[in-house]
Amino acid sequence: MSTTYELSAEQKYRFDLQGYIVLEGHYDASAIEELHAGIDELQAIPVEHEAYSKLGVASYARAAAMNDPQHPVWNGDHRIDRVHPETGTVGRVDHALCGTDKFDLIVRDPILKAIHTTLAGGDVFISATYFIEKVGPVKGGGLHNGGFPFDRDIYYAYDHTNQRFACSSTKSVVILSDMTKIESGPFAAIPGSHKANFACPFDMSDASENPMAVPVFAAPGDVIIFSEGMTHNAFPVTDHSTRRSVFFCYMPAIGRNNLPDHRMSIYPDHVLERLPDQAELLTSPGYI
Ligand SMILES: O=C(O)CCC(=O)C(=O)O
Repeated sequence: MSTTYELSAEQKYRFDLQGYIVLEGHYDASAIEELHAGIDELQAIPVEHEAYSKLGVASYARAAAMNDPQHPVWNGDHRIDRVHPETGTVGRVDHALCGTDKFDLIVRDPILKAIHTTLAGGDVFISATYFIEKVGPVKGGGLHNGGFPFDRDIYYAYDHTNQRFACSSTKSVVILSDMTKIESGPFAAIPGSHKANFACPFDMSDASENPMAVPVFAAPGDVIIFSEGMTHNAFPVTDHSTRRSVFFCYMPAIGRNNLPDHRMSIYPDHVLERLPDQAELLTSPGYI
């Protein structure tokens, strides 16, 4: 396992206990500008099945839309929280790396790579890349995940024998808008819920109605790193702000990392050709 950045004792304690940490001011103004430009680029791709399939980007409706050229999203029928109320641009595009090179700075970020490698307890690959844009006022979205019921693909774990984290899925949320106030719909978390042994008995449809959910206030350039096993989503945006963030998910690169011929990519060739030096983050063993 190669790491260039060591989590501090405080960060490890917080992540273990809460299920998330915040890297304050991780990205500077020029990186924030580049990431905004990436979202603009993704939003400029015609929301057409053919255009998306050719590039390799995916609709927020994922397989349901990508497998069905007649799916309503291709005719402009979008979820209220996934479309700009005035311009009609989409508020989320998945497999974002296939539609812009402006998120490459996150792929190439050695600190995020080291942190997610540490949290997985071994090498990782990037399993999801997308942005979310919400234009207020708009709902927060349903709280999801948690320690119970156990999900074998999305869990938090610590390996006591080897004294290392062993999480199956961790995410970086790169904050691009001011989410330092409750009105602007900050990320929502139920701290500690990645270790829950019970289903949450409170309202999961709206963080503002759930007494266990807390806002994770963050400013542009901050990165929230969380276990996908922690119950999360966002608080409603109650003002008229536009809220943007970029999500990268990292999962253990299963199998032996010294078998490069076994590694395959979930990304099309044009992404691998653009990022040849980052192939290990973009490929995963197809079989061992
Ligand atoms: O919009 C947010 O901040 C949270 C979104 C979320 O819960 C997710 O992408 O899993």
